[in-house]
Amino acid sequence: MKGKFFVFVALPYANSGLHLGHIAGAYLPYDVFRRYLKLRGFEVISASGSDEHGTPITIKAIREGISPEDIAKKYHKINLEIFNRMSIEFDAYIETSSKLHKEITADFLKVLMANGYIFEAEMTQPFCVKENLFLADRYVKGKCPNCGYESATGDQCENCGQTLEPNELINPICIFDQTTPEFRQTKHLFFKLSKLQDELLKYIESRDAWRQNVLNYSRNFISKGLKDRPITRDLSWGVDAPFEGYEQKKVYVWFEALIGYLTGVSEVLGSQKEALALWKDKEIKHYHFMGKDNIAFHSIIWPGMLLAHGDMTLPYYIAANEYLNFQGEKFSKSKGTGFSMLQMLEKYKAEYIRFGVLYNLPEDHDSDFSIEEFQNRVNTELIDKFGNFVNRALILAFKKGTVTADQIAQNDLDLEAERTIGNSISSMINEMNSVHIRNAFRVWLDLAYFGNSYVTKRKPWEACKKDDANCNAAIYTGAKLVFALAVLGQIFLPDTSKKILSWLGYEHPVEISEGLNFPVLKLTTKPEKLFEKIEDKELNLKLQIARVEGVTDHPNAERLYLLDLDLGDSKRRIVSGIKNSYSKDALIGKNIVVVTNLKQAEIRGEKSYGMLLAAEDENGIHLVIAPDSASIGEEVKIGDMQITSTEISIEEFRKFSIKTVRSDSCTVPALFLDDRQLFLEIQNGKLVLDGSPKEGLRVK
Ligand code: B3M
Ligand code: ZN
Repeated sequence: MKGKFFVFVALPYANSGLHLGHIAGAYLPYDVFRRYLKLRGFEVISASGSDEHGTPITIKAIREGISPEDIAKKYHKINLEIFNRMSIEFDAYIETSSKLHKEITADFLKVLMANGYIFEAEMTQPFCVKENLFLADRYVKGKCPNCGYESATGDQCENCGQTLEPNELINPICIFDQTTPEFRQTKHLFFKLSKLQDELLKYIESRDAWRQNVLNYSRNFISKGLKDRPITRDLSWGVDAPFEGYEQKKVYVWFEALIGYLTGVSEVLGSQKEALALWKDKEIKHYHFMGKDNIAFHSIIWPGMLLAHGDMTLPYYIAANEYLNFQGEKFSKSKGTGFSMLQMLEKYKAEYIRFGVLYNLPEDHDSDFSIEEFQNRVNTELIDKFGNFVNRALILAFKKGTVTADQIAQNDLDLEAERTIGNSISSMINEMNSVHIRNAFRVWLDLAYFGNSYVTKRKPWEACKKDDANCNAAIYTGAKLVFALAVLGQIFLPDTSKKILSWLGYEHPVEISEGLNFPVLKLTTKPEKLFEKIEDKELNLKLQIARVEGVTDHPNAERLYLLDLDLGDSKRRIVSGIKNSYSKDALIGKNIVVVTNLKQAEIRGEKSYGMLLAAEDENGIHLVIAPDSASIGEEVKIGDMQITSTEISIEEFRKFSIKTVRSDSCTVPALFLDDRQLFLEIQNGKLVLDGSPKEGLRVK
């Protein structure tokens, strides 16, 4: 089978780093689909890029106090890094502020003008007298006429979703200086979309394979009647409008960003002419991925622009996904809901994130993402089921050596496995052809579950008590299941799959096809463990180095001291019961360790802001101390844990198990967590227990 495809994903605004919602809604499904087509042996050109113009960029620039150009550069780089780390790949990832894109946009607009689809008209726009500037829609705020929300912007009310015109706002103000704008006449260019109403309606009605959400949205949009749309703006940051009298104006950001797809293909081919020629090739199928808020632009506006340009291929399929919510709320950078991708990548391996997102892809309805569920799923499904199966099957295969298909005698379980492999491949191909990525992923995961239970039932370790064709069959079939998972898994977990395939002797991508060819089992390298489980890396225990500055007797308690401590940038007092073991003189100047996120307590009428660490044996109390070279106030590191400092009660503190251990002939404190032993460390030198008591004492 042969075929040619363009695969596109919406150009993200370069005004912020992507978050998990973007990856789930558009970029990961795009990448999975692109990989799928390539592995089926099709010719594919894929493109996206940074959408670097428009008010999302300029407003951010004003907020950060740098130029729009620097904003675009900054986030272009960040997003490229995210894609790179997530193994999300593009043949071209353009920037809309590039020279190439500006040229291609200008050429495109000139063709539309020549074809009679662009005309000039007057419109009223808000004008800020103080700034001497026409205000873009989002530069005006006011009360929503629909719901009364106080800070609706001139394009839309974020509260009720109503699309607005700036002059519909009640009490509009300029967002820069809060003055009331005047509404003035200004000339703009318009795109004659209304003229394409019938043609676009016919197009939408012919797309019965589209997802219901896309069809419904598009039908609804078009049924209201298509209006001509202004395509220039009074702005200084953007693509120049390439016409006389428009030198001061820029092309509306959406209008030029869509042309970014053409720029992308032109960049891949090294020629705009060739790209345009391919756009006329009706055999090429164009797939577009995006979040659902971008539907109309791709199902109506872009097709309209292509029709106006003349005889161009229209989008074949529009894969608009729903939203991924974060623990019940919409992902929102501004409200601080959810994780940015950089934060996620800081904590988790990219393949874990790919797995977690695919498991819960918001394809035909919104889905919810919770960190706890995510960690759980990765640990129990990816690692316990898939990872363990691969490991069990391949370790046996490695020990066994070479097995060829003619040396095996398969039993019923083996034949069932063969059938299951065949069925999984067919249904995955079916699902992927219909862009049902969530279902395709489920087929893959089910095959992993099957493999796991196959090994349990087949018991190759028993079958192999005798070295014969039955043993060969058990090992070969188990490995073939792994091979199938790795081949199909190339689209979901490319790095993991590549690793497995290389153990099986395949150094290159393996095509996905109905008949899976696995003639010889021969492992060249010993398989290693594929994954490490996700451990909760957060520890809510803040320990700091403090210097004892003063010691006084507690007025109401015989065995207690009041210690005045220096913490570098602050001082605090604690009450401590070490009077029987330490004299005042012995304490002054000592560097001790204090729990500083402990709730304040009152001990016999005196306030205590923290607690020192010490252990006790039959000889008395031994303080945990730091050398003189330690810096006062320094935070103690505990293994590789991320320390948080929410306040804890004494009961919560007592749940931590800190004990004395021997290390390099000293006694040092260590925290015991699950089955791990984590040392308490500082930059210069080492924490030790004063007087070197024995091992195994509780530090409290
Ligand atoms: N930048 C909208 C967005 O990021 C817009 C997409 C352009 S695709 C041509 O949601
Ligand atoms: Zn509203």
